[in-house]
Amino acid sequence: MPDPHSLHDGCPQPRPDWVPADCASDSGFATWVMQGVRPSGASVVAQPIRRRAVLSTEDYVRGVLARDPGVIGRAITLVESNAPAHQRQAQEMLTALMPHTGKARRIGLTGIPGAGKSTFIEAFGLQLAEQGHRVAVLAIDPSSAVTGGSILGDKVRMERLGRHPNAFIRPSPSGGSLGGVTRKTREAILVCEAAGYDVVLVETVGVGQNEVAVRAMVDAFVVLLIAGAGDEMQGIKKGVIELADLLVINKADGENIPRCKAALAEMKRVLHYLRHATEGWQTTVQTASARTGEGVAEVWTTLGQYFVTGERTGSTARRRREQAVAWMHALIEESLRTGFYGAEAVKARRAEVEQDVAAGKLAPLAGALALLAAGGR
Ligand SMILES: Nc1nc2c(ncn2[C@@H]2O[C@H](COP(=O)(O)OP(=O)(O)OP(=O)(O)O)[C@@H](O)[C@H]2O)c(=O)[nH]1
Ligand SMILES: [Mg+2]
Repeated sequence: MPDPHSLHDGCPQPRPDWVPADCASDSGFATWVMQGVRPSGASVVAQPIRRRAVLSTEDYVRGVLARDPGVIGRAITLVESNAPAHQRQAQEMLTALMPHTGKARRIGLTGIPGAGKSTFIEAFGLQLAEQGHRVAVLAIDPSSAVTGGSILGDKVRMERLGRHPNAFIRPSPSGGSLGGVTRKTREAILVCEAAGYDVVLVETVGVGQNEVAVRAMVDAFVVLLIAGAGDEMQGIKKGVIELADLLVINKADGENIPRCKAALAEMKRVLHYLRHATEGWQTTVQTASARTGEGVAEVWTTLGQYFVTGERTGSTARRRREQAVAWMHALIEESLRTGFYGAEAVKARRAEVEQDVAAGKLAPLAGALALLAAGGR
């Protein structure tokens, strides 16, 4: 135990006013009034907001702009909520955050299951975080509720990135349609940008429509491929390659290197015949190993060239304008659809009209007109 007297640097001790007047000496009482401790820094550190149960819209906005990781996570939870009250608050928050958004490089990344997306993002993200970039990783995977296993795997594969102070990782919002997940991720991008993340990576499993949805919300799109297994052409049939600005043949390490080199040559040849995703940019292909880190820095170099080109030609800004307008229309359509099918009169007649159309008793157009009329249109 330190001697409490010594803590006073030899200054005369204040005598508490509750000390009995007949107490003769200063050492006759056991409690000392200690001097308050002032913070040494010039700025006073604000109380963390995150512990509070309910945050006001202002709390959210302040916390996100102050880059408080707890509040950023909760702000994304807010935009992911389906509760009408939360959605209203989320829109208020986003409106306030809007002036602080738009400054990040938005990069989409896809690849078939097992292509190495998580491992690649860990390696790539760590390199950027080490260079001082602030990296946010968001995932789009409408089926993630079903494939819970891969989320568990991601926790391990992106463990180091997840712990890096410059990184923020958010798994896919669970459940819901692709449309719903898409909206939530778009809004999460805005939250991350307002929180000062300058690189936002949106990851998706290349299994169908997800890639198109991600392409529609990012500036640059990277497709991770793997060589071997006689499947160099993966994704070409589905048109995924045509969405890409950069193809990366991953797992170019060890015995796999010759196969990757062959795939590289093949893909370069194929790219001559394909439509490019971005005006003024020739889609490129390169090899990398997420495991050894070889070629990972070069992916960032290529993306740097891509963004310089995008600024010179105006293609990035143009794409963002088009994306914003398309998103607005998508929101209108979604709202009209849910409003229409949610109307009581439509719900009451729907099954009967569907049956009649299915049975050929009613032409589809007549059925549509009947339901539209029921819905007041
Ligand atoms: N040799 C080698 N193996 C790799 C490399 N990158 C990933 N892997 C391995 O490939 C397997 C799948 O990697 P993940 O990063 O989980 O792949 P993913 O694309 O995220 O997979 P899903 O999340 O299931 O879609 C793991 O066993 C990795 O260790 C690489 O560059 N080289
Ligand atoms: Mg993964």
